[in-house]
Amino acid sequence: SVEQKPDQSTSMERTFIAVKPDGVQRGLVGKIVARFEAKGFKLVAMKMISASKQHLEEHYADLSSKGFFAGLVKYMGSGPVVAMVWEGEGVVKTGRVMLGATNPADSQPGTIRGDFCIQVGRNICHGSDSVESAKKEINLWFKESEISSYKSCSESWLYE
Ligand code: IDP
Ligand code: MG
Repeated sequence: SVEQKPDQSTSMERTFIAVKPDGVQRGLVGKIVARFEAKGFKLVAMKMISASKQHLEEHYADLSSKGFFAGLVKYMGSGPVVAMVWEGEGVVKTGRVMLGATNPADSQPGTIRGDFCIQVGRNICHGSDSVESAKKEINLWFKESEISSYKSCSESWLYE
């Protein structure tokens, strides 16, 4: 009989993950990237960028009514960020779990925020909160030509 393989194109997702300026300054880029690599997710895009105020206001448009909005945009523009796109089954939801709760005071130990930061206004990393916002954010931060499509050599050891 012919071996039946699930169509992975349907369950494969992409998420936008960023190391914020404090994460870059504190030398945590490698540790954050390492966690996603070790998990088995596939890095398909990465760049360092000093984002403009306008770009960050668009990125956080949903939060524009919040009292912390101006401070948030200033914080995010206070230095370069490392912007990434990671791919894998369930990577949007699992990526959020790996980052931990928005407020590091509530983030479990073992999560990135739980292990490496203290305050909500300096929580070192960003991750898309849904497949829909991931698409928007990837579009905002990357050109199509900056995203790589390739087969990972470990694919058949990560997915059955
Ligand atoms: P998320 O980053 O976990 O998705 P959001 O609610 O989307 O959390 O908020 C975006 C970012 O805004 C947070 O990661 C954090 O940097 C900042 N932020 C959220 N709430 C507060 C707050 O109460 N004070 C200061 N900054 C905040
Ligand atoms: Mg959010």
